[in-house]
Amino acid sequence: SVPFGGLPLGVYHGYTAISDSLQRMADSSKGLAKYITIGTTVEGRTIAGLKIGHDDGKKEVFIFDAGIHAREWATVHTALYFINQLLNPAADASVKEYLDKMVIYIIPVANPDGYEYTRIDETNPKFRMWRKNRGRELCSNSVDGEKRCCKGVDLNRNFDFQFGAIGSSRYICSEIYHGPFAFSEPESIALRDLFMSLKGRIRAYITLHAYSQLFIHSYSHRAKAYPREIDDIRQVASHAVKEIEKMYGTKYQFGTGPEIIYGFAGGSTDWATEKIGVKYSYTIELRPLYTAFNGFVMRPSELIPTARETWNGVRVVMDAVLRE
Ligand code: ING
Ligand code: ZN
Repeated sequence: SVPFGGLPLGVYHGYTAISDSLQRMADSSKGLAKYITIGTTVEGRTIAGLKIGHDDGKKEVFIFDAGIHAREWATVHTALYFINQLLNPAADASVKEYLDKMVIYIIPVANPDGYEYTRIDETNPKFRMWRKNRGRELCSNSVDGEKRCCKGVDLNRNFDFQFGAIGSSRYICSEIYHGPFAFSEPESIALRDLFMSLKGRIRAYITLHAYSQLFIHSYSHRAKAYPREIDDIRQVASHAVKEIEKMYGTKYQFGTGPEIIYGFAGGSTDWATEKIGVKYSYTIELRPLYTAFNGFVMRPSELIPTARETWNGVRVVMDAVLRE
């Protein structure tokens, strides 16, 4: 059975079904959840989400997003699972307390154009393995000196902190093309504006990516650059990865990009730490391990276990916010 107008879990869904269900869940939540839209994509889709919890204008805010990268389907499912946990009082005994004290925003598909593009033909990597948004076609000279035209900006390189410094590309056809300038894309602007509208109240931000089993904290643009409250940030990350492992033995590493995989700049979490002052700002890379074959394609039977263990880790961050 599907509570509150939600979608069945353990299977993949298209963007229209997802946004329709967000609306239904809000409608049947007796005012607990509100359907929100934060912007419009390049192709004209509405970027939808839920605001969960009764807002008095002062409560602490927690923001989740998923699907910034089109092919990372398991992240979208995990965000839908989180919504299900938060709207179903029977699912988790701590949820009542979370919602008494916090307002939680969830944007399950931050890049709907890209997500729908990956669904055009699951068997064709040209579609299924798309990562960027579907930004208007741009042309430039490429590495080989030829003129090349391509579509799409890597939204997780398009944020305005250390833009272009490392781990991104100025070539339009690259998978990690950072865009012509920071916040050049409507999808990254939509997230930026959500954060700006709540500035000063946002205590935590978690963005879901896939894959590598990592719990990444700020900063990732160079080694040994840490935010002021690094001790708390690391302690929460360390506790969270233990809670993830407890459930099915899935082992995560935690640290900055340079510490555990490699440096990158222009991502959403470093920006949220630096420019918005979000203390607990994490990029979670879900299952499987980096060494897996075809890690973006998760068997449906693994979707719920993945979401469950991730929720176990995320609760540690919510508990930390509550305790402070
Ligand atoms: N990874 C993220 C990305 O934007 C990242 C975060 C970057 C992790 C660099 C590690 C190193 O690339 C994925 N999978 O999208
Ligand atoms: Zn990603």
